Amino acid sequence: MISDKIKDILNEQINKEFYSAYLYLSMSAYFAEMGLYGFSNWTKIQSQEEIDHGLILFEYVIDRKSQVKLCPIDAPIFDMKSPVEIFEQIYAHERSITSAIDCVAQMSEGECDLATRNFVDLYLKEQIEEEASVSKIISKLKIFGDEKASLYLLDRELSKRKYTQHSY
Ligand code: OFO
Repeated sequence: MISDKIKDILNEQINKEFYSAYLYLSMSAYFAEMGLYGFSNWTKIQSQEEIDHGLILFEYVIDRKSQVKLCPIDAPIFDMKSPVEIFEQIYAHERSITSAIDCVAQMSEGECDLATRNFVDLYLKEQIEEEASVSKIISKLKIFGDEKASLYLLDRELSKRKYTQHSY
């Protein structure tokens, strides 16, 4: 059993993960509208991974004999601008998710809930990887610019991303 404080913060995190899935899916649609199908693929796969993150938390709350509370998911908001500006928004979003996960880790330590503290390591590690991969894409976009030829090459690279299910 987990404390009410931990239950609430984990339920909030479930909502944040599904919001992230919505955000990436709306970005995927925008990139497809722009004809950038590789960018669209990358963000759609990211959306699928975010659903996995939400489901892993969902299962964890159930496994700990606590209550899942699903709240409304906000409509996704982002500025429909150039690819580099969108990836900068993605980076800022992931930084905010990292802070939210840090709060879960800190609270579970405060509550002496070592099982949740250990569980959350999966998310802390994932955030390092996500921030790094987004930051590499931003660097490439900044180095090569938004010119059509370089955008085409990066789009081709991002089209190769494949989905692999996340589990724990
Ligand atoms: Fe974007 O990562 Fe989930 O937690």
